[in-house]
Amino acid sequence: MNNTDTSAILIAAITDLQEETALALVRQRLDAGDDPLLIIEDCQEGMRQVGVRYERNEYYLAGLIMAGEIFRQVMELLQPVVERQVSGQSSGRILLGTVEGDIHDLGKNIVNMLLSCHRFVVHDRSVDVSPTIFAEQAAPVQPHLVGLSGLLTNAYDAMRETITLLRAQGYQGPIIIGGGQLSEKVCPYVGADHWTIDAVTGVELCQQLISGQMQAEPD
Ligand code: B12
Repeated sequence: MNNTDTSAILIAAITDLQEETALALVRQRLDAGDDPLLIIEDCQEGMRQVGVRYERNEYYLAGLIMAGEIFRQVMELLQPVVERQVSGQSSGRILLGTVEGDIHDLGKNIVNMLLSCHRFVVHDRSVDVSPTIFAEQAAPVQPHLVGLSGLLTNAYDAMRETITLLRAQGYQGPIIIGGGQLSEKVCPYVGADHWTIDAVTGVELCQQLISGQMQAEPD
């Protein structure tokens, strides 16, 4: 089987909520030395397809829950492999969380894992994090960057409130928002500096944005 085939089969297995097949394929690809980031990309596409089926009423809430559970197990398989690839110097502190009203955390957890592998110190405040908690955390953590995750359209107002409060309380560093449903329109609406729908681009952005700050910091 070539790479395109295994990729398509994994996407289909996730889309069809075929737990055993999906996990077996992930194990197989890891054993063959495949890049875990490519496996994540395929799983993310499968999750997007699950969302499409939910929108078409072909799946109900149980389908989303099942997909979430499959993805969580995939991440358990991938995590040790990704964590072996730790690289770089200490890269700075990041305050991260899923905003108020939103409990989607699979994407945020991938971002956390990849950032940690690039030696960022990640202060992850979990899900459904209120604007007040984010703002309160900024003082003790002194983050070089704040990352907000959110997948629900309803979460955009929470992002906006969080950013307004962080800025009002004096946080001046970069703020990145992430989540598969975002578009270029959301970024100015919520007042963020950057946005992304994939973790790898997110980590690259964090590296670029923080390296300037680290160079400017006194030893
Ligand atoms: C799995 C899932 C769930 C699971 C979540 C499990 C979990 N622990 O996270 C459960 C069952 C809990 C769930 C619940 C709901 N869900 Co849901 N869910 C999904 C689904 C199918 C997949 C999401 C996912 O995990 N994707 C995989 C990850 C890896 O992708 P990602 O999150 O985008 O993350 C990547 C990037 O965006 C980026 N990233 C993410 N965050 C950040 C942050 C930073 C700082 C950076 C740099 C990058 C970054 O990196 C990640 C890796 O590349 C989506 C479909 C979709 N199209 O997304 C619907 C979806 C998001 N859900 C939806 C809905 C409607 C709901 C419910 C309201 C359903 C209900 N009736 O109750 C509830 C809401 C609960 C709540 N209050 O939050 C809708 C949202 C529609 C909208 N526009 O508002 C979607 C889009 C489905 C659909 N098409 O209708 N859901």
